[in-house]
Amino acid sequence: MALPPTRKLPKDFLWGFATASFQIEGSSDVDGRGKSIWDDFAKIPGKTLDGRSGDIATDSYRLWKEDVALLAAYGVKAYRFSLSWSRIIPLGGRNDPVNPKGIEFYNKFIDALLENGITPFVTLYHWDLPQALHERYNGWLNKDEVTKDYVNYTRVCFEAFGDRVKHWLTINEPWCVAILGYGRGVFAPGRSSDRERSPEGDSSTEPWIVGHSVIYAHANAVKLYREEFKPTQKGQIGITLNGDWAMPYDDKPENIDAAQHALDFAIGNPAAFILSPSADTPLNFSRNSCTGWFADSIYLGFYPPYMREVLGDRMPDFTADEWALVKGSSDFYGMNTYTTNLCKAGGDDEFQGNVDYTFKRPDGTELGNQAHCAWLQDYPEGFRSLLNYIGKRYKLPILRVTISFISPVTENGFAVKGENDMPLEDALVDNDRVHYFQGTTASLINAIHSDGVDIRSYFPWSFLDNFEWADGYSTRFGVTYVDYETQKRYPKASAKWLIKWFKEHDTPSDKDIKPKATVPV
Ligand code: PNW
Repeated sequence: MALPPTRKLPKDFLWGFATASFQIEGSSDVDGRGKSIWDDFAKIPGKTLDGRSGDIATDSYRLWKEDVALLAAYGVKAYRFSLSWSRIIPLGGRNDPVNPKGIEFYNKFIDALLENGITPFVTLYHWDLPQALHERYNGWLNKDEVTKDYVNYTRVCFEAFGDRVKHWLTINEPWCVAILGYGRGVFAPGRSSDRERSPEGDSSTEPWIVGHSVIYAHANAVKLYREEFKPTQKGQIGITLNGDWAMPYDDKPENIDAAQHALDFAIGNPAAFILSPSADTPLNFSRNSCTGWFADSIYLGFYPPYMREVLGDRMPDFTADEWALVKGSSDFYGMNTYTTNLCKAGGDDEFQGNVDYTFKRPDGTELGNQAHCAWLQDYPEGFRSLLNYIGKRYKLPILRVTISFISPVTENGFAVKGENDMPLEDALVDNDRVHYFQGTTASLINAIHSDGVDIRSYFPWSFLDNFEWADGYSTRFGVTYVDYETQKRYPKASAKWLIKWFKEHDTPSDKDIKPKATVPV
């Protein structure tokens, strides 16, 4: 019997790998780069595992040609990377000088990608705020100052690179910026109420202020791009949000509510989708208290009532004019997602909506394979559910979402348990990561073909093993192994598997077809 034909990806679907400047570039004091909050934070004893920093990382500032050659050899169609604000404007501010060497570096890099047929997806901010701005006015805590400086920085980038860059991501994962940086204090700048952790900070107020600033700065950069650059440069701009699927631990009503609340505080409210009788039925908003700190504000124009209920006047608000600016300020939904959580009522962790997360089902079995990091298990069914939820929710006509909806999956990946302690030849056979991507790619195809979700791109995290923030270099997310002694790169089995899968599922683009000579030559 003949095998059924492979269900392919849509024409012009872009795939590639993702990275971020601080995690790969190194050369932290080279060619005029200023310091970022991560440079200083990583140098404080105890903040990163084994006290590791980003000083060298994968040395990609020096080895960029090699990186581009490897991406080209992998046959990726796109590459998602971020610009280092403090390489471009070392002191960060609107009256501070631009560093021509920084501009030159990214110009060369973008040109080399394009020469190899690789489409750049550029993140403008992936957590590396110039340290000078943090010292000057408390960085993200100062909404009006940081917005002016961020918008100025994005203007410099649109002017310098916008003739060639058509895919812009304003901010990576605002939840992490706010909660991990100013609530838990585990990421730069490490502020927290815990005085053993941080000499200053207030975890009960600062994260909500920072989230508010990030949304406002993002919206103003989008306004600038749409008014002054988009008409001629014709690119797209939007934000990328992290958010994992949430499932009730069991069918107790309080745990069904818990799954909703968990996501109110992160991106959206997927449990509402589980409860809704069908994907096409508008959700009951009064019951479900609407959705998500960042997604609701940016796509729908309000903060979730449940957040207000819990936080009261600790939750800042925008004026009517500001809300008008924020609403619809993203051309697409950029989705970073890694896992699924089972949710139980009764947690006392405000940062996840007073909900307990677990991976253990009531019958004692685990949801999926455990990754090296505690927060991640392999559960591809959740990935499909989240794609469906986001695709359908933000298209609901009742919400009058005027943006055109497309969903790049801007990050998705797995860190194999114990990989850092394995000999190279074992680390290269990363079967748990292959298993993870087998699941997520199947979910991707099902979401596109069986569920009709409009997904235009997919970026596994990460191109290279790299500086995994507070976890230093011991947690490896790369599809390419990096030997940190020699900086030599080795493709893992997962890279080979993904390359083959994307080749098999590719629909040739009109743009790929070389015009046939009509006149004999
Ligand atoms: C993302 N969590 O971060 C980031 O965008 C990447 O820079 C990072 O390397 C990658 O995921 C892998 O961690 C996250 O604790 C960090 O839930 C932590 C969490 C989620 C995302």
